[in-house]
Amino acid sequence: MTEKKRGIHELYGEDPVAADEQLWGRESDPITRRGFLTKGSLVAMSAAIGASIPFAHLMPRGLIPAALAQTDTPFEIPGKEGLVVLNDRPVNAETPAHLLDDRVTPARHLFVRNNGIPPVTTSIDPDAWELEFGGESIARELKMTVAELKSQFEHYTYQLQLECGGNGRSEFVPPASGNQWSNGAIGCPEWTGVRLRDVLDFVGVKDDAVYVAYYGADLHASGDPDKVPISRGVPIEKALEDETLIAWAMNGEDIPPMNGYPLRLVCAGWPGSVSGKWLRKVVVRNQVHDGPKMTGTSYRVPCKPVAPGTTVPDDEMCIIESMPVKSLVTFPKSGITHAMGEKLAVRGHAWAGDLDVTEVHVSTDFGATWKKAALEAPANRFAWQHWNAEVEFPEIGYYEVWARATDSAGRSQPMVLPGWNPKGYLNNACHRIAVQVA
Ligand SMILES: Nc1nc2c(c(=O)[nH]1)N[C@H]1C(S)=C(S)[C@@H](COP(=O)(O)O)O[C@H]1N2
Ligand SMILES: [Mo]
Repeated sequence: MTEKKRGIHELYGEDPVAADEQLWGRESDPITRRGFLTKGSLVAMSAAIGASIPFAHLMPRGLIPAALAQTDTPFEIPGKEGLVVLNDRPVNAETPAHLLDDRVTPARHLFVRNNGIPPVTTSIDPDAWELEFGGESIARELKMTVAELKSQFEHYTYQLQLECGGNGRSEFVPPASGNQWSNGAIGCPEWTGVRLRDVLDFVGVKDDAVYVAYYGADLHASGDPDKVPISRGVPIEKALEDETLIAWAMNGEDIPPMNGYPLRLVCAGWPGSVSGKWLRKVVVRNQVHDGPKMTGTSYRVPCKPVAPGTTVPDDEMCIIESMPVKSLVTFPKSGITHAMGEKLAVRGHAWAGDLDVTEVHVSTDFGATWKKAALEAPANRFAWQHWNAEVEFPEIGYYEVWARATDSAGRSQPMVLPGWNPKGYLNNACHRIAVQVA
């Protein structure tokens, strides 16, 4: 990674006027604090600094906070380690495959995918955080605090995969716009919370309910407090599954700030975008949810395969549901040198959206022959499964180890890029690592 200074114009673009508007609001913005601060721009600046600014109302218009202007430390996400930052406005960072070797993904290695500006939650009381229930198919509109959720419903802990729908996007040709994820927008931590189903049973859902969606406390990237960065949902059947959680803990601790503290949805097996972070509101809908990033090319793919580069009409795009079968080689690290004559132990994880993985195979000859790996059962439904194998190399030289998983419906990972789509979702081509045998 190249060193990045957290200068304000790197956070908000090269154009100083645009940067100024992002921070302080446009001239035409409603006058709130001493005539120059808008709520949205203040929140954006606080998020960039990582703290609230008590004397914000005394800051001259256009002042670049020293914390942002005068640091020479590379851009870092507090609590994260070894992640590759793909974007710092908004913050998006992925985990190199070899740092995903743990059976349960530690907080420091869980990727970050933000569509907007995260709320500043450093000094909040998590138990007082309120979650609202609404939508046309909710029986009673009400609010509950995290403390009430914790005390009124049974707690469950599951190990649940979270994978961004755009994981693997960087390989598509023609390229798709968006964060250029390679393989690391995946993780599988342990989540603790209450079942969304139990809470919806208590609140009450009308007979015409078809969809359940979320709103979070993050701010639109423009800083406009009236815009929502993302609000997605799932059909009610998926929302009511045992493992769909309203979670307040990850690996037995508070959820990391960038991963949704203090409360998030975890609805595993589908694109990560359905698992709302900084959860503020759950809506039960009598129609397919139409929030931002539910329509157009967002998290939708052509219903039928198209030629790369095709412009696909809206009504021929379908919402992504279960994620496809996939696997990672997490050990060894790609690029190692291995001693000739010794067996090499390789291992990793495999997962298959709503399905189980039934087999994993590995190849050292670019897919000409395959060897079956040992595969473990998942810790619970929607947890990734661990696999391992031993491979041998006939002579010195350059090799690649490829892994290929097969799901319970008999579908395997492709060895080349799967179906092209406008936004580059669902690339589940085999992961491969380089090995030099010397
Ligand atoms: N409120 C809110 N929830 C959100 C997002 C977001 O930007 N805002 N991003 C979504 C997307 S696209 C993904 S892939 C996951 C990423 O979760 P993580 O950042 O904890 O890894 O969160 C989802 N939930
Ligand atoms: Mo995502």
